[in-house]
Amino acid sequence: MEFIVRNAVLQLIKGDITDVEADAIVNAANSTLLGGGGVDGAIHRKGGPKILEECKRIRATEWPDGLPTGNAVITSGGNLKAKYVIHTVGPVWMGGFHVEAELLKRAYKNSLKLAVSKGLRTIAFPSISTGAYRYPVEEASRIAIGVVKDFLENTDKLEKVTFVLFSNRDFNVYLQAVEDLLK
Ligand code: AR6
Repeated sequence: MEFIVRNAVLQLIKGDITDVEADAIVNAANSTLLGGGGVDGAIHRKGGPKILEECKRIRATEWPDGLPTGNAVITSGGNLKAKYVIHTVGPVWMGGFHVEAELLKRAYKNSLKLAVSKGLRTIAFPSISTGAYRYPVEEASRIAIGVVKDFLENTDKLEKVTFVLFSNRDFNVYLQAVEDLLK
């Protein structure tokens, strides 16, 4: 499904983000940047060791104590179709009382800003924090779509933002968020 926001396309697809051709795909990483399960595991498996080497270098040179929640960094895409991977860390859901919403907003916003600062024009996101980190997908989808909508309304530097949802249920939840927030 495709929607227009100002000059850009906001796209929702169901699928595997490691198959997506985009200037950058976003990894729902953890602070170590050293891999994990879910999207993170899939990206490192398919992208190959180059991505992990770059992550280790970023840790050593920029974030020796780990990448703080809400921040984003960029590596090459290794063997993926995507040229780059933007690694961000979403919040762990703790019941909604621990600024999770603000941190999730930051993860999306900092990923978008980083893409623009590198001159990238197409970016694909997974549903950050709604897997292992247990953020309720209804709430997370509204934050995700809201941040992207605001961002696209204020820039003409991005051509396309894609959300890649892994299940029919998540796809439908995101679709509902788009229908509610874009009308
Ligand atoms: N393509 C698209 N979406 C996917 C894929 C895929 N290949 N695989 C899983 N999903 P998660 P989080 C969906 O757990 O909640 C990792 O271990 C999944 O169904 O990947 O931010 C990291 O290292 C869910 O809807 O990320 C961290 O430790 C969504 O992606 C931690 O998990 C996010 O699930 C991060 O947890």
